[in-house]
Amino acid sequence: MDFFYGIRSGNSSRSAFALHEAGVDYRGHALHVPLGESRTPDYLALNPMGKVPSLIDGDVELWESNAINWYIAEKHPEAGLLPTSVDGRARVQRWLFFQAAHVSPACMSVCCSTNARFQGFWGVVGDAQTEEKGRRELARYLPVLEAALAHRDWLEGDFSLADIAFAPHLWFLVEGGFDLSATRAVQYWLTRLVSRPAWQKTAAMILKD
Ligand SMILES: N[C@@H](CCC(=O)N[C@@H](CS)C(=O)NCC(=O)O)C(=O)O
Repeated sequence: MDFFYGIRSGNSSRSAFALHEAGVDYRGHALHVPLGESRTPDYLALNPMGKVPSLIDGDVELWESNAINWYIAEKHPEAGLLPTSVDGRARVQRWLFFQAAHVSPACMSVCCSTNARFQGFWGVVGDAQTEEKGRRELARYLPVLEAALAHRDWLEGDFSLADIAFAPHLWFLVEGGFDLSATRAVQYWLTRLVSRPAWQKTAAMILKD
């Protein structure tokens, strides 16, 4: 299995987290996206948008971090990253769409103004209006996670892809100084997530200096 990931990439971290949780043996290929390493003809043949991450497993070529994670989870059922019931899987899908469509974009709107390491590496400069919009969106979305986590450690009871999905962009958010104390269950959940050995390995590989 070949895993193509971006240095300092949150979306790549999501898939690395799942690979490490599942204990998959893979060959990692680090790309420096701001230097154009994801826009080479070879890489564009794999991922036509030149985005990271991507995965090759034999004849299977995949992009989109949550699709990669679903594939890993299906291929390694022993890792227990998905519920076995149809309704449980649908609920996990619900969290993945919620993360990708709502929570991560709102986190990015804030991080572009607040996270100096993120800004420096990706060469982005936020603006006050976008940051404010992101904060307003997070004020709607974080309470949804808070309610789901009120009486459980993980979003669907057992640890799953649903939890994995949120770790990277919440991590960037907190690294930029965002205060999660108004949503204590989310704050403690993130602490549990980033304490997992699979995340520690991911952060050391992708996110740290
Ligand atoms: N929805 C995609 C997002 C992938 C994405 O936007 N990756 C960023 C890095 S975190 C990227 O490759 N950016 C470079 C670009 O858009 O050209 C996923 O979850 O895999």
